[in-house]
Amino acid sequence: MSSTLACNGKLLDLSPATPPKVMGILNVTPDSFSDGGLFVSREKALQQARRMVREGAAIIDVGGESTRPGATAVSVQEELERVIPVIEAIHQSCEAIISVDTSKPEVMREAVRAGAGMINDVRALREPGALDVAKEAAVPVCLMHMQGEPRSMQKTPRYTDVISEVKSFLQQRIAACEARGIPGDAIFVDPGFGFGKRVEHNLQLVKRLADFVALGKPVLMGVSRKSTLGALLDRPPRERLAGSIALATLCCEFGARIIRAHDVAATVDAVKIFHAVRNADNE
Ligand code: YH5
Repeated sequence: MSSTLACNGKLLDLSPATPPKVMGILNVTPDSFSDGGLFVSREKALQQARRMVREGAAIIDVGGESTRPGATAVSVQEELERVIPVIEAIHQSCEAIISVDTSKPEVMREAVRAGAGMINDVRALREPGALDVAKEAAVPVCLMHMQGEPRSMQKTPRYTDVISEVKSFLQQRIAACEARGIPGDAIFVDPGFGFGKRVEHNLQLVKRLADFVALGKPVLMGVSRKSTLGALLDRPPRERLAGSIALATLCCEFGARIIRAHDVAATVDAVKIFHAVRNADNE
């Protein structure tokens, strides 16, 4: 079985013989990378991408729409202006695979033209036209579960059985992708830690991650600095590193193959330790 995936001219090796891959987060919203004004600084974003690659990130996830709880929508034009120049710059000077964190088909299309090798969609290609663009783009896609929309998703998350509901949603989205001609081996799944879920739901997702691995697609998990850690530890986002690493390591043990993280160096150390223990011989 080959577990090497073609990502727009670059290769991603997800075989169990290698440690899980780390996806470094690059938010290109003006509050994160402005040069004092309303614009995202291409230079600053590129420096951050280079640093994450040096630290061992296999993938850089570039996102121009804030999907944090409470965030409001941005226009297609605005999102294109934020992400495309940054993707072009990274593509010219970094060997890492670039992922575009977007739900907008126009942004997906332009991002892949600019060098992106993966589409990461928190709405799992549910926007009109997204399935067709993803198929045409011929890059792997990550399908994530979210209950509701970012603006309001944390107000009243409700499930009868979070595991079976998230799993059947992902099953339906996999089927929709495959029916549209997206190859089954170019699909990743993500249960969407923090997206329309309470602390207890998020902990269940981690504990029962094997149920999502059973879908037969590589599982991606993003837990880095999220508010469940804040609730459990009573710490602000910048003080959630140890908690993020503990949770990421557990995700690896339960079968995650890609970890999305802010703190790349520490996360790469964690996946290496996980991998060494997993492969220890009894000699
Ligand atoms: C994800 O899990 N998450 S954006 C709230 C925080 C910290 C971080 C401080 N895109 C995921 O990173 N894509 C995002 O509180 C994602 N999986 C995938 N596939 C949210 C985020 C964050 C939110």
